[in-house]
Amino acid sequence: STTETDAADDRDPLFARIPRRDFMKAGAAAGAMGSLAGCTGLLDSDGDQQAAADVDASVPPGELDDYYAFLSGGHSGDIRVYGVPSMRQIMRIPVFNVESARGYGFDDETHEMLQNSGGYTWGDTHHPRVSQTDNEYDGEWLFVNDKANGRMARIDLKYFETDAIIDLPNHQGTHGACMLMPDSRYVFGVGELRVPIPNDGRDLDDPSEYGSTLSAMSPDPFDHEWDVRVDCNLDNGDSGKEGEWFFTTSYNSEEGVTESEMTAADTDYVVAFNIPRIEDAVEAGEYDEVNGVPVVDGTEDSPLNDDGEPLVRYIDVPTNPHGVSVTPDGQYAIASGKLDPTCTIIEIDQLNEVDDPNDAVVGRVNVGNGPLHTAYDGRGHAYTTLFVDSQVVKWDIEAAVDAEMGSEDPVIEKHDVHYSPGHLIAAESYTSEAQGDWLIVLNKLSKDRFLPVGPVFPENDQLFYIGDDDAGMELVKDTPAYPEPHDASIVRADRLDPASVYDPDDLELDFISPADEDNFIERDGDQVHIEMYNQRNHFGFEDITVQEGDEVTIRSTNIEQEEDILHSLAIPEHDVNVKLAPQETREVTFTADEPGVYWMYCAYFCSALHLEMRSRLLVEPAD
Ligand code: K7E
Ligand code: RUQ
Ligand code: CUA
Ligand code: CA
Repeated sequence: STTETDAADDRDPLFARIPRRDFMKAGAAAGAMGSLAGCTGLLDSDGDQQAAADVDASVPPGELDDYYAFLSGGHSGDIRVYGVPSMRQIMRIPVFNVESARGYGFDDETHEMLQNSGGYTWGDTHHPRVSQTDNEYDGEWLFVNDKANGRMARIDLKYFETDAIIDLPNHQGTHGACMLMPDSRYVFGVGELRVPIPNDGRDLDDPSEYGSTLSAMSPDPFDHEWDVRVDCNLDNGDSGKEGEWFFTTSYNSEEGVTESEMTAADTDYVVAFNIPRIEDAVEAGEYDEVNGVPVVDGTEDSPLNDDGEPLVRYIDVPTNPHGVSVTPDGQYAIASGKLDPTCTIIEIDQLNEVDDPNDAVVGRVNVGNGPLHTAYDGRGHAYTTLFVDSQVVKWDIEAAVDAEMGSEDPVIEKHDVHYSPGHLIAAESYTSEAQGDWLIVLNKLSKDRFLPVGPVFPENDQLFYIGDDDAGMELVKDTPAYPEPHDASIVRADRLDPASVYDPDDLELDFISPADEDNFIERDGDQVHIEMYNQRNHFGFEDITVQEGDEVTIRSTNIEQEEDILHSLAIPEHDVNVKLAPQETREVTFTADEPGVYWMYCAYFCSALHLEMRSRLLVEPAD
């Protein structure tokens, strides 16, 4: 069906570029496209029909993307920043890993942050979530879990760097991560692995005594506030939009320790935490303190509150569910079946009405094999990944509420992906402002999609255009990803306002100017403290002389004002490499344990005389 309207006219100007690029290509490909059956497609400026298969996601040299995508790096422990729709990787943000290009884990502050949160050199990031205000991204913080060591991290989106990590003492692995909406009042970490609480050697072989907790943190300052304990395990999590309910899945209601025990029951849970009631319990002192954290009892037979209401509700869903996500309108929480071919639809308001929480289940749609995660386009459609079938299935949410339980009728379309998808993420689908244009599917297996690189394969992040319901989902791009992203958040670019130069007032350490009094070498016993500025093409001191065995602290400021002129302080054979962006001050401490001459150099290419930007560290032999 062809209309006379220019499709671009109805679109937000921010996105008008996409159809407009199609228009430019329309002339060349018009003949072939007219023959595509059942394809209404987009219209060019002359009203000619063209295939949506022609959606152009390229971003030409010099143009910027419409969105940021923040992808977790999985067991790389970092965050990757992509531009969408180009899928260009723009930056990485080290979180739980040590990373030398950004000097992360090398300077004293980031080294101590990693040490104080357990001293591990890696983590397993899965769920990056950007803070929201009034259910829209506010672009301030990004939070992400560590599934490996039970931690949550905060990334400051002004500087795109990790600025705080909380070690959650009652978690072994923190899996799901999300904030309480609408205003990110709490950051939640979802404890996946059941262990004794506290895990101090008690109840080693009595799994019935193990448990998991949901941990609540305040976003700023980033502090651990309280936990809620349950007997089952907890997996993925998402927040309602109303500030009351937080949802997690649980695949181990059996409280088993083996795979066969964990898959024995026909049903497991969506666990719905009532946050205001839990807060009241914390306020009233109704908790046990474990590892210094107030732990509220949220187990199935926990006491009701004074109004006779449960703090936590357990909703039966088919065996071993995985993802749970709330629709952009806040009406439904939808859990994906994993071992069961269905998604279960829970009407959130009903949780306050019904005596039996199972009565809040208003729909169950049969989507296919291995449903893991569900995203939304804001037009009433859900998109669910099918791990086993290697497909994405698009289905109609209200049709699924109206249909009989277990019906396949609400399914609109299935599209192959390559291969075995985990998460999928639609633009701003985790907010009330789902944009409905781009969808990224994170395929765990890429097999034959890229040049072979040995037995460790990249993953395949596939970009789909979902903005045209008549044409259906369009696969537009394959993108290889270093192992191993799990989830992402896609944020409209105009919601972020990153700094390009540090504001010295945001940093802990005082700015060191070139003035003589700011630059000094001080000794106290065998501790040497040095402060010096740096700029193109030198450090404040040409030579620094210390004694073998000294503990040396060097603090340095990059006094450049010009953006993108970075320096660093690299010291060979001392494992020192501190990045210094313009107006940034960092400090590093090391032991001068071998006598000799060491050229302290700048590792960031900064000018034609970059190689000459170096000073000598002279370590005199001990007597
Ligand atoms: Cu499905 Cu950690 Cu979100 Cu991986 S989890 S896929
Ligand atoms: S040097 S410009 Cu190693 Cu060619 Cu860097
Ligand atoms: Cu400074 Cu290279
Ligand atoms: Ca189970």
